[in-house]
Amino acid sequence: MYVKNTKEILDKANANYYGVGAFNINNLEFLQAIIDAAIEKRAPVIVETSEGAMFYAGNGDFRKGARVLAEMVMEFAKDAPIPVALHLDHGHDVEHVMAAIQAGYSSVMIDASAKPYKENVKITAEVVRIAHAANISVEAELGRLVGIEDNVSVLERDATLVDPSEAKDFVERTGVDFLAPAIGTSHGAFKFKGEAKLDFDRLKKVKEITKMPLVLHGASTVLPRYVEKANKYGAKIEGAKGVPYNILRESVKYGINKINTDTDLRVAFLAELRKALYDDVSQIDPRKLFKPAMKAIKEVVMERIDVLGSTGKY
Ligand code: TD4
Ligand code: CA
Ligand code: ZN
Repeated sequence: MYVKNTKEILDKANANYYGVGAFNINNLEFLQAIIDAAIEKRAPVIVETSEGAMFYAGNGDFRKGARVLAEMVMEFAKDAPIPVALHLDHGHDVEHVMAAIQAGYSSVMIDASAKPYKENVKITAEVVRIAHAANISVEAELGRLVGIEDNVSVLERDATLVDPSEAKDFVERTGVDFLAPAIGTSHGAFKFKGEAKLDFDRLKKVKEITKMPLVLHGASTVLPRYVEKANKYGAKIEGAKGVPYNILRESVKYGINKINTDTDLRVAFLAELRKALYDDVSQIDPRKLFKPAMKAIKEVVMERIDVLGSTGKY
């Protein structure tokens, strides 16, 4: 079923200490694979779209894109026996956030985390006022998404990662429903130069202070088996590194409830698409080439649902 407000899914996850996967889509193929996986795992799932996805789906018109994506998600959620929510990921522009709200999204993220703290508070509070009037929930981010490198100084860390002492003030002033604390992850396939490592002390403090559902961005594991397969069939991806499963499990244990994944789906899709193109050079039907790529996404999503602990929590 389509969930009108993402809060329903995440409050339950928060109360019962498990994580829910939030997976990015831009098109029909990724959506179908994600929903199939969640149904098979009997798990709640959050589908999310970036601002870029709205422009892509609308062929340059983000309002149209928001409507196209929302229609598509609602149509597949309608007869799925699991809760499916639709979330706007990293809304930087209030116009884009408004388009998502008007299209019927279940929640929005307003990401003013690159702005000075006071401005982040002001913009976030304004979005919360509008979103709550429409009965949907809001995610915001504190700190910036950068990998922790072992040699980074304490001063540098303080400048980029979440400041837990800000969290209470931020939540009170803005009324946000979910918080994404920056604890050392980053977007993409190259998250760590050395060993993967997150700042769990900051995470524990933020959870203790806010007690609200928390979000982990840049959570892709960057599975070596798919990177290797992509490279075998012509890709050149070197030095890729993500967040291993044991660190994801630990993050959930310390209070993360929403886990954002895009890169893992992209890599799995492309590895299998490359293989299909190589294996079947006379194939001219894209649907046949997409099939194994969609199956790879489904497998990745199912595996992550198990890791996060939301299997059977529908
Ligand atoms: O928020 N995300 C997903 C970011 C999606 C970016 O989309 P555009 O290219 O359209 O801007 C995450 O936190 C997931 O991060 P990861 O890279 O680890 O999957
Ligand atoms: Ca940010
Ligand atoms: Zn993110």
